[in-house]
Amino acid sequence: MHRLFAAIRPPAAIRQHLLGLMGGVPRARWQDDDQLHLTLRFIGEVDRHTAADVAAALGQVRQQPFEIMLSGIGTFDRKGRTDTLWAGVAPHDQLTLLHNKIDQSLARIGLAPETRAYLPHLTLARLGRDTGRLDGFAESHGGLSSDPFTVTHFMLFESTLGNQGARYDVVERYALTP
Ligand code: 2AM
Repeated sequence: MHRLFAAIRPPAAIRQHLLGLMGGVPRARWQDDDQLHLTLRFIGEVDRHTAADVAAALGQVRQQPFEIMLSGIGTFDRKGRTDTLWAGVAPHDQLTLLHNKIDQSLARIGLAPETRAYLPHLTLARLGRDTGRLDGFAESHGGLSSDPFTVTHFMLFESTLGNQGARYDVVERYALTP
């Protein structure tokens, strides 16, 4: 089986900016450079044939390049605890449009539509029960922002879960064209 998702890779300068923020939260598992991405649509586990269909379906998505920037930080609370620390991005409209187009292209090959609300974010760290408090980090970086950057591509990634966290490999790259 293949665990897939569609995502954007921020440019190197933006990734450097994010890597530079990381620290100050005891026992947080910070993402490394290779792991930094902005998910457009989580697809999940599919077989080899469906994976090929997904790769082809994403090639049908048409959208113009657009600009976004980093904006703020946030957390996800799942199963009663805070498990993800992320950087926000703004604005959301073109990202949501692209998410919806991807969702529709996947519906055409028979994948169930996304039921969860799409909340664009870049995961910075995974947090465990023993992770220290985020207050200091929030105070220093709550007002996070970056220069705008242009999204010119999105990618299909395969995720492999391992002891050192997830490894994300690019399966295919798709250009956004004017
Ligand atoms: P996260 O960073 O907030 O956990 C690969 O797993 C990517 O898909 C991650 O960026 C993850 O978001 C995202 N994702 C979205 N929905 C998911 C789900 N139901 N299970 C796992 N990852 C999901």
